[in-house]
Amino acid sequence: MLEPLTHDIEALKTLDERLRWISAWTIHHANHIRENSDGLKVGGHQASCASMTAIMAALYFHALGPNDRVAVKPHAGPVLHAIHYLLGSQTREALENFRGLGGAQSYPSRTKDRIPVDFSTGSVGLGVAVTLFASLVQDYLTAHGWLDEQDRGRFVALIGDAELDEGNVYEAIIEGAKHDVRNLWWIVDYNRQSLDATSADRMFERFDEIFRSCGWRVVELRYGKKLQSALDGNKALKAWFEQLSNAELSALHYQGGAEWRMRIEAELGSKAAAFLKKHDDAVLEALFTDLGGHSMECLIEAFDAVQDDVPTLFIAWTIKGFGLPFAGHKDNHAGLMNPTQMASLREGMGVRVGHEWEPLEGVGDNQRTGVEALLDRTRIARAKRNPSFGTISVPAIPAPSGEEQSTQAAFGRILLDLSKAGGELADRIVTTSPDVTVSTNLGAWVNQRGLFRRNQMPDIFAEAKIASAQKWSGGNKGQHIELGIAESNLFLMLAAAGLSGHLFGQRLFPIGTLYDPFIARGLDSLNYACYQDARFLLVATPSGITLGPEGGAHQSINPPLIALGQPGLRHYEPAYSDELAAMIEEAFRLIDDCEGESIYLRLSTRSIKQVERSDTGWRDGALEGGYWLREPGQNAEAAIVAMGAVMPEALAAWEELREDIPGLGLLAVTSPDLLHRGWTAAQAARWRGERKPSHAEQLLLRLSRNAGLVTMADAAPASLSWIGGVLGQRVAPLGVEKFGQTGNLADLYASYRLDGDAITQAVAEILLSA
Ligand SMILES: Cc1ncc(C[n+]2csc(CCOP(=O)(O)OP(=O)(O)O)c2C)c(N)n1
Ligand SMILES: [Mg+2]
Repeated sequence: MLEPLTHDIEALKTLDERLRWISAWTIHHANHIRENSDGLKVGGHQASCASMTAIMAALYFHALGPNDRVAVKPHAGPVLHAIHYLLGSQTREALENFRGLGGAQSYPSRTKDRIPVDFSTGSVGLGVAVTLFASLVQDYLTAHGWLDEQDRGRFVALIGDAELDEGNVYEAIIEGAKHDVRNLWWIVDYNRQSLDATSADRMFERFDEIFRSCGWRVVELRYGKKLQSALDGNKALKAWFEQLSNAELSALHYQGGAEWRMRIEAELGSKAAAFLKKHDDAVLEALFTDLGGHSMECLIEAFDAVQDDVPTLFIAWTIKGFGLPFAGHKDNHAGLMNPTQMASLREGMGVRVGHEWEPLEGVGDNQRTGVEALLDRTRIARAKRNPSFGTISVPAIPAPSGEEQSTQAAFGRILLDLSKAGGELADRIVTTSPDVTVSTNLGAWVNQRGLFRRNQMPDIFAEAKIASAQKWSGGNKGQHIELGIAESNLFLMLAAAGLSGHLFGQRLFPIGTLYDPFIARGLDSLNYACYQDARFLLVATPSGITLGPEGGAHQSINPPLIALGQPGLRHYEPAYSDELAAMIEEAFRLIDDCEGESIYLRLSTRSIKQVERSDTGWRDGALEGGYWLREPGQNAEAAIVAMGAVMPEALAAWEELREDIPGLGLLAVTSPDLLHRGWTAAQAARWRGERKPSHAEQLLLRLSRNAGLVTMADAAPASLSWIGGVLGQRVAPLGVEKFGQTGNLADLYASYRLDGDAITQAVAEILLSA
């Protein structure tokens, strides 16, 4: 652990004030000074920033070391920018353009901000939890010999108190306890206000218990030194103060010194008379706002006191809008100071008109040297780290052999073969699954590579010689991180492992498996991972009504539509194992390519007869989103367009119909997502004068402009029906629009119109309507 630097409380207090000014001014400038061409509210959160400037000054200018990583409460983004502005790593131009195109982002963004942002935030709760998984990744990298002890750091989350209502926080700490996570500091800006109002009182006494029972140390910073000693000197006053509800306390902070006096006089009478006599209203007000989270002495003491790696929750009491005219007001979340209020804040802080952007404006000469020295000594990274990309060579991945295979079984085989063959890629793969490792076919891989545990974990069943296909011993060289059933945790784990090249300079190839319908369970966490440009391979299996007897609760319908609308995630849906092998190879390449992305494979448990290939011409098409599995005749009048597990039905229908419909083609779609993207990109390129048809256009141009397309997928029909819009061809869409149910395949396909009869009818109809 790094030694704390000697500190300078006065300089830190000055920096706290500078942060409060610059963050408030940045937001004010964007709302009241910068030209507003469209009349839209710009917004920003002056109160949420003011709440934690002291905490952030103490952290960034004192406690944080160069390897520490922080997730900042989203609406305190302007404070982070102000910190970098003071350090010289943020420009005035970006601040002047706060919330404008290309300017500092509203909420810290790893990819869009020019300053180093360790974790993007925005959807509350997720930034908190991802730090826990990042610390687990740090342990993983150290255990595997890829990260030296001296390059390790702490993972810090700056949390709004209302964020603690997000369930994903507790899913994460439960998982963390199982993995014995460490090096975490979660610091709650306990201002007892959320967006709508003041927070409910009763729950807050419970949070510390919840964390303690998950192995955390809880440090409460309730009082600053002055308030502590005033309350220690008057028991009645202390008891009165501590029974105030969140709403009462906030209201008093807003009302100020005279109101504090009236309430104390009325409720404590003679017990507080001497105390009130000693303090005028202004002093009273200052005294009662001396809460732990605004007291530099308290913060530094608390941070310095924690030198071990026990995960620690700091609950720092604060006032929302501290030091601003709407401090404590329940409606202040999105409140903006008006120009008059801002002018009076400016005067109070000694900032001259026209000098508002000067970093150290208002800092007295006697203070300046100390402040500058502290800024110089600050150890945090000022520039973005260089992420590692393109460092691992990806070998060719052969398709598993076998006349009949399911894509899920083939996935398990491919991983097993990779493991047996060994090599750097195999060593850098880390798999993870929320309690569906075995049922998603990762078992063989785990038998080979073991579970990751910091401490040796024997396989009790194996030692007792109880027969089992699964060998579940764990150790610090294991490569599978087993999670409990919490899909949000899966995606946060993938986010953290998928950022390891950015965070630690060491690329991992994370593979997460889950059942396709349960993607929706963790959808915001998945979006969060993609938003940060984390790279991973998501393998979702089983999928669709093809799952048969498992029934409607497990039969996914809309994930291809989710994928169609999800940036940063490429959907592939193979029918055959050779397609799958090509896709997995492509996925590894994309994970390690700075221009790449994450990949979602939608797989099936249905074992189907593999197709014979006469050449490898299909491969490029399959990776671009589709290929002609049965070539159409020139200007053919119809084609079947099918995806994934229903390919045997499509092939059988094609065989049956080809005599009657000469030139009938069968297009195997492997990625509606890529076809759609390619189509829109080609259109955008045409507006720029480039005239290259997209892959979808090239495929469909083989048909007559009037051709009819019968699309089919074991998924929402809209996944493919849009394809008719590419060249204006007519479409008869087949797919699943109602919840699934139990049944054998033949019955289900017949009921949901995914069988040969449905295709024949649809083809007939579309030809008739020509
Ligand atoms: C998942 C999600 N839901 C809702 C919001 C909208 N929102 C932004 S901040 C906030 C309340 C924040 O209160 P708190 O965490 O206590 O922060 P502070 O009081 O410090 O502003 C809400 C509901 C969001 N950003 N994310
Ligand atoms: Mg709050």
